[in-house]
Amino acid sequence: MAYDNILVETSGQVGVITLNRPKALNALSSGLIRDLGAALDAFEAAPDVRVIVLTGSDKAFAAGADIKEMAEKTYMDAYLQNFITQGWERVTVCRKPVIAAVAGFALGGGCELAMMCDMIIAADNAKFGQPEINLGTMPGAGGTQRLTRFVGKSKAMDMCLTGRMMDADEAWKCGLVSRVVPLDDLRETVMRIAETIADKSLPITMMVKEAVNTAYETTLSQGIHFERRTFHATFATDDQKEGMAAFIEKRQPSFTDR
Ligand code: CO8
Repeated sequence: MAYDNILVETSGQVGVITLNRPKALNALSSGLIRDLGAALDAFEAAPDVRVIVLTGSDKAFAAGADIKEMAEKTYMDAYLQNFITQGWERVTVCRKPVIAAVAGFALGGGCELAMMCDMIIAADNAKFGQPEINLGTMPGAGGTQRLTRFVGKSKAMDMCLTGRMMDADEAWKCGLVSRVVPLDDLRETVMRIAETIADKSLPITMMVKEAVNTAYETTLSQGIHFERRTFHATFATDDQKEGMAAFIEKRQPSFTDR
């Protein structure tokens, strides 16, 4: 399927979605969000795609929601259309792992979109920020909530109240991103990480993802309970038997997703 605002390709076991509105620094228009949702639906349904990578250009992952599309909205437009919610949360309900490969600007909705992914790998030119306050508005796709959980209250307040950008090094130091690599190595590194994950058992991968994400939604004791029950469930899989047998027999496991 062809899209207007994104490029879609499959490489091995990895589905790659590239945000592609270069003239607007990949500003997240409603059309782009629709395309992104449709591409995620397609990759989620494709049995040969086991991990999804979401990326942008060297200059911008995404410079935020499309300001030109938003500028004239009224409160009633925003309220009645349930602006932001519609389509935006699609990434967060994706059951397959989603890796954000971020180069250049990840601002406003762009930073929020990256944070909806399961992990962020950043190029050394990446810049993150929640600059909505400079536009007389505020984050509306989870910026005040996810950023606070990821980097803590003080830095989240700093970012959201000053609207400043943080560079890749600062983002790594505060735990917003898991790795920083030279821009030229970003794609290769991310594809290597994605293939590493794709080689695991898919159902176990999905259980791990669900358990880690549960940490953001619940109390520690409920999260530990969920983890334990899910851990118990892994013993019902063929892949747990295979994984442990392979270790004992000193060979590589051959998972069957069963
Ligand atoms: N929306 C629309 N167009 C944009 C956006 C954007 N967010 N960002 C850049 N562009 C356009 C510019 O208007 C310009 O277009 P044109 O050539 O037609 O004038 C083109 O992209 C290139 O941009 P610049 O000339 O500004 O490029 P620079 O390299 O000089 O600057 C910056 C790059 C610093 C990234 C600058 O473009 C900038 O500050 N952009 C806006 C960043 C921003 O404020 N983002 C937050 C937007 S609000 C938001 O995300 C709310 C999220 C709520 C949830 C989502 C709801 C849908």
